[in-house]
Formats: sequence, structure tokens, C-alpha cells
Amino acid sequence: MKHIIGHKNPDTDTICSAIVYEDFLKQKGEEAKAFALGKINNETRLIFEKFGVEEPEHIQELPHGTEIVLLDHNEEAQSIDNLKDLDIVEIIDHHKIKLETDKPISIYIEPVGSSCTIIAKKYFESGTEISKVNASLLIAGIVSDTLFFRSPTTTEVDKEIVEKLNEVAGIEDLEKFSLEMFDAKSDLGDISVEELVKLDYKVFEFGGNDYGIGVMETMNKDYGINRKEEIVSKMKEIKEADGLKGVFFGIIDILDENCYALTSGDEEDKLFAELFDAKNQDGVLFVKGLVSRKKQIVPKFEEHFKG
Ligand SMILES: [Mn+2]
Repeated sequence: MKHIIGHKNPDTDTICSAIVYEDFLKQKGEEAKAFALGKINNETRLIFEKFGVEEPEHIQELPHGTEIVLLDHNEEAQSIDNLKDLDIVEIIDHHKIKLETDKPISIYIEPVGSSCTIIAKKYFESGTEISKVNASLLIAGIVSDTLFFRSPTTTEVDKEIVEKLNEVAGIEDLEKFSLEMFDAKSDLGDISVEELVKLDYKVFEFGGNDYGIGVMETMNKDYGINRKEEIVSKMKEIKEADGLKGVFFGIIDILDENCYALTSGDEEDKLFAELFDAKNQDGVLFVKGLVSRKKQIVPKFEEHFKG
């Protein structure tokens, strides 16, 4: 059986693409099941309640030799703990390629706004029938990852696919639907500072060192800014505990499309300010127009460390 897994600290795109891909493979006569590497976030929870979908089983490890499909990621640091023991048979992703495999496998990588876009294309191109619920889940993944087409990661393909999916899903007001999603994402209640930093957090290797980069996409930036002291001290703790060279946290204002960043120390502050021409506003690094970790933040770091 193919075990379909998205990345750690799962977001709506990684979870929804995995669930719908399970259906696609089953329709092709294959045995498949989607899993989650951790708790789903409030936005994904809202989507599941809306469309009556059950949360996938959480796993941390799988037995040696298990066949897996990596969805929405291909970096070891973002994947299942014992990835090295497992048999990757397929990768579907929209991030840069980092992974090395020991045998040829199927890889579907496209520079589109979400993994759900790639899954939808698989349905349409193969003439496979898609249910109303699954079409809705794919729309949710695309809306989430592209910040409803605001992110620079958005492509024309994402827009066309949402239109086509919505012929099946029949969501009346997509703008309203997206605001409900972002509202749920912004509603963090009294979560712990560790959960906050790791809400949407990934580890990347740049120039031989590991860096943690968390983002908080929100319509309520003050929630994050008001907790800046505890966030920064938690980031310092994570840096030590995980042996990282630095930790960065970007509070992304979804509607204004600006970033308010915090870092784990003076060196990191300096580096971030230099790379993104950030203005220090009372200990918060402000960058206008910065919203995408994948397309704006990570490439700058890559470029800098290649330098
Ligand atoms: Mn994604």
C-alpha cells in the first residue's frame, strides 16, 4: 500500500492534497492511504467541518521498507522522522528539489501555487471523476497556499483550476470562503508560544547549516507582535535545542501583504535586515510586500549562502 504523507507542521494544502490523492490512486485501482505528520491547524479544521471530512491518522514513523508518496515537500528535514528507512515511490510537489533518491521514481513537480493544483490537473488530464467534497478540498488548498491569489507564487494555472473545480464544488462566493479560511487561520486563541512558532515552520539547509523559518499568515498581526518577547525567547530555545544556526519568524499580514519578522538573535537580525532591506520598528523587522517563504524568503537565503 502507498502511504501518502505531507510535510510536518501540516497546512491545508499538504493535508488536502494528500487526502484527495488517496482517492485518485484508489480510482486507478491502487491501494493507498493518506496520513498526517502532526496536528491539523484551525484553517484545515474549519474546512473539514464544512465539508464533513475526517482528519487523517497522525503518524511519526513507519515500518522499514514502507512505500511512501511524498506530497507537498521533498526535503528530509520536513518529512517523516525515519524517511531514510522508507521506500519513496513518488513525489508530488511545488517546491525546489532537494532530495536525492537511490532509484528512479515518479516525480511531478510544477512551479504552481499549490500541490492541490497538481492533483487537480491529474484528475482533469486523465478524465477521472472528482467528487464535490474532493473538489472543495482542492480549492481550499489552493486558496490557502496562494492566499487567494495574493501570493507571488500564484500562476494563471491555479486560477483556471479553481474555476474548473468550482464547476463541481459549487462554492457560491469564493472571496467570502477565503476570508472565512483566513479568519480561522488567524484565530489562534491561547495556543502556546511553541505551537505558535511551529504553526507553519520548516527547517532548511543553507550553506551547510540548518535554519528554521516559521511563518504566521494572519489577518491579526498584532496577535503575534504583542507576543514578540516570548516568541523571540522561544526561538532562541529552539535554536539551541535543535542545533540550528538561526531561527526566523515572519508574521505575514495576508490582506496588506507585508511581513513583520522576528529572529533568534542579533546576528540573525542583521542578516535578515540586510537580505530583505527590512526596517527595524521597535524590535520588529518590517518588510513591505514580503509574503512568500517559498518564493521570496528561501531564494534570498539560497542566493546569499551560495554567494
Ligand atoms: Mn503547498
